[in-house]
Parts: sequence; C-alpha cells; structure tokens
Amino acid sequence: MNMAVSPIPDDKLQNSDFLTDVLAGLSEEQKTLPCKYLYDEAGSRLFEQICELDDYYLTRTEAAIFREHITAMAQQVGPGALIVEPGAGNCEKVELLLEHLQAPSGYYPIDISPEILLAAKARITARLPNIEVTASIGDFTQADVWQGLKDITPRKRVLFFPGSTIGNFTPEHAEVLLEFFASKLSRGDGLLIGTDLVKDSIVLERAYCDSEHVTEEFNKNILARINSELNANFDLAHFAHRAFYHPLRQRVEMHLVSLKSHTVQIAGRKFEFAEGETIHTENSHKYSISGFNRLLSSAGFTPIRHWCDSEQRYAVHYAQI
Ligand code: AVJ
Repeated sequence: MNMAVSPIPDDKLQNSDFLTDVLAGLSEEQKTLPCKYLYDEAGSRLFEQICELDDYYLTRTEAAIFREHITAMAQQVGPGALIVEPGAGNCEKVELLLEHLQAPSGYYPIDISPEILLAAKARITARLPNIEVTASIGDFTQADVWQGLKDITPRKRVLFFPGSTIGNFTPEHAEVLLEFFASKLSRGDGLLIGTDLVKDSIVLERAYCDSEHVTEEFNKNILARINSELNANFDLAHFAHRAFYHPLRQRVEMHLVSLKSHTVQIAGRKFEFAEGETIHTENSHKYSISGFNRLLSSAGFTPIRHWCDSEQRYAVHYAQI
C-alpha cells in the first residue's frame, strides 16, 4: 500500500495564512481571493441556503442521482469497504450510501471544522451503530490527516468526493488533487465523485446569479470577513456580485466588481480599485463525461462507470486505481 507521508508537491493546494493570501491575491494584476475563504461560518450557512434555491440545481440533482442509483452504486463499491470522505462537513451526503453498503468496514471523514465533524460523527453513530466512524480533523490536502488510515485494514477503500467540489479547482490543480487522492489508495480501491456537467450558459449563470441574491451575499461575505478578521475597511456597497460562464475555460467565474474608483485599507496597506475592476473570488469548472474521464485517467484512475440525471445536468463517477 502506498501511504505517502509527504504533502502535496504543489504549494497552490497547501494551507497558508489568511492575511498572507489576501495581501498576495489583491496585489496581483487580476485581483483574486482564494475561494476557500468564502466558507467561514457565515459563508457556510449562506452556501447551505444556496443549495436550497430553485436556481441552484446542483445539490438537488446530485441527491436525486444518489437516490435513484444507490443500489447500483453500493454494488459497485462492494462489500467490506471503508468510505473515506475528504471535506466531509456535516457528513449528510454519505448517509444514504453507508446505509446501503454491504458490511462496510467503516467511515473516515476528514474536515477542518471539529465542531461540525464531531456532531456529524455522533449523529451517524446513533443512526448506524454498526459503522465505525473515525473522524480526522484537519485540511485534507495535508498528509497528517490521512495518517489514521494506516491503522485500518479494510478489504477496500473508496474515496467519496461529492458536491462538485472538484470544480473549485482548475483542471491542472484538480489533476494534482486526484493524484494525491490516488496516492492514498491501493490497487482495486475506488473513487466516487460528483461533477457538474457542461450545459446551456443561461442555466449555469442563473445558478450562480440567483434571483434571491443569496449568492451575492455569499460572495460579498468574503469582504465582510476580511473587514472583521484583518482590520480592513471594505465598503460592501461599493462592490457588485458578478457571475458568468466562460465557455473556453468551461467554468463559471464569480467576481466582485468595484462600482467606483476607490481605495481600501487592509492591515495598514492600501489597495486601489478602479471603477469596473474585479476581484475574482471563485471558479466552478464544468465537465463533459469524456472530459472528466480524461482527467481521471491522467491522475491514474480508471473510469468504470457514471450515473446522470435524465436532463444530463450532473454526473456521479466511479473510478478505480
Ligand atoms: C461548493 C464548489 C460546489 O461551485 O457550485 C455555489 C460553490 N459558489 N454558488 C459550486 C458555489 C457559488 C459550489 N461548490
């Protein structure tokens, strides 16, 4: 078994400090902020609200695919599996799968938030007392949180990565992340992963520019967070939410547009904003089935099968090493 101890050999996927990342991102020609900072407590709550929106079809569609095909998925995973979930959060999506698996040898969720993860562990243990849950607290791109896997010897490990989280990474970084995942697995082990599919740009843009303006609030929350944690003076009223589909890059880009020329102070440093200048805050990459299969292959996985909804909006893939 390959249990690499070293972290991902790519500094772009590694942890660093909020202030350092903010100052560096806003010093670039195209100002950027790493999207992981959108998900503080307020941001995570707003994201949960996004998942309920009529315009945001992803969460609902993925859940329907799981409900419809859970028997086939459980069969594909096979008996005696250990399910490993990087970025598990409240562990809600995995429950249906755990319920349908034949004699699973356990569940190993990894998440940076101890409160959310430990509450989820208690809930799963109460509902499914036969499943041993080993909660690992930390950043899933770091090697240490995977160490606990060494002490578990299941028949098979299957990595569970739903929610189109992989879409947050550029294809280059997604490949590095999937290679890192592959390094935690051995021959015959699997990956069950959700991706949003390429589709009509109107449908995509509505999902990220919803009529209830929740995504706008979610996007602007990163500025509020910088204000409160980094002693900054962003005026949220001077920025507008913008989300658009970029067909060549096959992604929805989320930006904050400065509505006027002004200066913002962050931790004693000044940043100039021209009218119309943007801060790029998030990418959400979309894949065709064949495009995602190519990505899986280049990361060392063999695509086995996939399940879609009837409108071909979203896909869940099973691949193995
Ligand atoms: C959490 C990355 C799956 O890209 O659809 C939703 C994040 N941002 N609306 C996505 C998001 C704005 C979401 N993911």
